[in-house]
Amino acid sequence: MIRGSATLQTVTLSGVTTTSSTVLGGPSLPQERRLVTAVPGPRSLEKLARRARHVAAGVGTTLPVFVEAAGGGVLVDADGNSLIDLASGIAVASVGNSAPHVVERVIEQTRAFTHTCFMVTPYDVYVDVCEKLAELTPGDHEKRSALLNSGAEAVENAVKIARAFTGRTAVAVVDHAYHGRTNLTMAMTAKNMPYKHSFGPFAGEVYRAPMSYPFREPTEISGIAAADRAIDVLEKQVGAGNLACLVIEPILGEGGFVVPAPGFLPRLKEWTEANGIVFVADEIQTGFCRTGDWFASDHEGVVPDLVTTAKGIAGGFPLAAVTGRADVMDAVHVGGLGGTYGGNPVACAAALGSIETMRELDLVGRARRIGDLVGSALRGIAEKHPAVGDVRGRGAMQAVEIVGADGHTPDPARAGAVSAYCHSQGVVTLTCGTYGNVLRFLPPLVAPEALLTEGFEVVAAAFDATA
Ligand code: PLZ
Repeated sequence: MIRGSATLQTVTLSGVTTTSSTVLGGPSLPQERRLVTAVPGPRSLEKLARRARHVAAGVGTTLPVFVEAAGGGVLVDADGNSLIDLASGIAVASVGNSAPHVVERVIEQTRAFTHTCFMVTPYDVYVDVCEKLAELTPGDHEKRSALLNSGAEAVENAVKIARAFTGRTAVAVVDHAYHGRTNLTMAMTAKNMPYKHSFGPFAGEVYRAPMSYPFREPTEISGIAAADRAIDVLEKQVGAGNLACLVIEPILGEGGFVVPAPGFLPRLKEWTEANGIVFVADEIQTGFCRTGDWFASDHEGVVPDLVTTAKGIAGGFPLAAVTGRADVMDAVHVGGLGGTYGGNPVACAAALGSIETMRELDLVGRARRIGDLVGSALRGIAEKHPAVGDVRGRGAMQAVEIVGADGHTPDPARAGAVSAYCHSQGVVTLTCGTYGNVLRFLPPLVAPEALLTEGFEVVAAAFDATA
């Protein structure tokens, strides 16, 4: 079979022979941008019509091409277009789609067994993942982990654990935060549209403090002063003694790739420590090499009490975790944490394959290199286009904030137009931000440099074309 091209494959399963159109993905797919139709092409459009008949309208689509194979830095669609992936399925496919170690371990695990429920009869791969999490997350203290299915579920469990440990109920979050779409995590998420609108009432006891957002501060303010501003709000409006935890993304994800001023996170950590508040780093988007460290907290030497992870952990399989201080994690009564599928053996095997890939290919180093490459491409665009108000990010998590002629007013229409141009030219880009005016870039960490260079040439052309 030719990899990367559509072929007819004959499969015999249980005596039944079927012929299907199959495309194999993985890193051996040709690493090229190749457009053979408009984007979306006729086949994707047909499938889109079928989607509309069967899939709930509330489930959105950023780029309506149907993917048939992916690997390295490309997605191949139903029309045979090969698109440059600058999204990684929202920071998930960091090791690339169908990464060989992930595929091997998943096949091996699937052949052995697919589910027992860890709470019924345990198995090694779950414990292996917890052992790796203890090794890789910040701090060398004794740790424990619990495995879940999704990022939101991990955040919910971190709150449960912090409440059980402290005997307190209040939860502090920051402006522009994103923590998920379940009832508690919607309450913790800042942005109304599309995440919260019409879905209330929300969980109580969630309090929001101001974030350090250097580009949007009315006057320059240091990280420490911004932390003190947040602390003041929490002390006056909630009371430190009522807070079970502070949950914060070290770099905001959906909220706009906001990198807090240096000193902000360490100061908050110091304050939580002094007041018996559990510091929870939500590293669901920033974790697992994305920012050029294993975890974004590492950058400023912050050691969280608890860390939530998901996304990049398992090469595309649904797995999430809460990892942290043994005394905090073990404060919960036996049977208080769990779920039918949490730490599913196939997802755990995928995580072990992903971590193996990250180490073998030094994806921490690759993320830093991508940060240099993407950062300089974006600064080049900013020099030419005043609409780029800010270039920010760390490692392979980079963004530009798009503004109007005053250099300040958010311009979501321009951000959308740039993104739409990229899509039409076969480059998968995402927007984000409270104002919807941030273009964010999250390429797979295994994407070849030449492909990324070409991707950002298209992004530059998109700014020219929409000026
Ligand atoms: N915490 C920091 O980034 C997920 C959301 C996409 P789940 N971000 C992508 C969308 O529109 O639903 C995320 C995150 C941070 C928590 C979550 C939630 O993770 O796995 O989507 O539940």
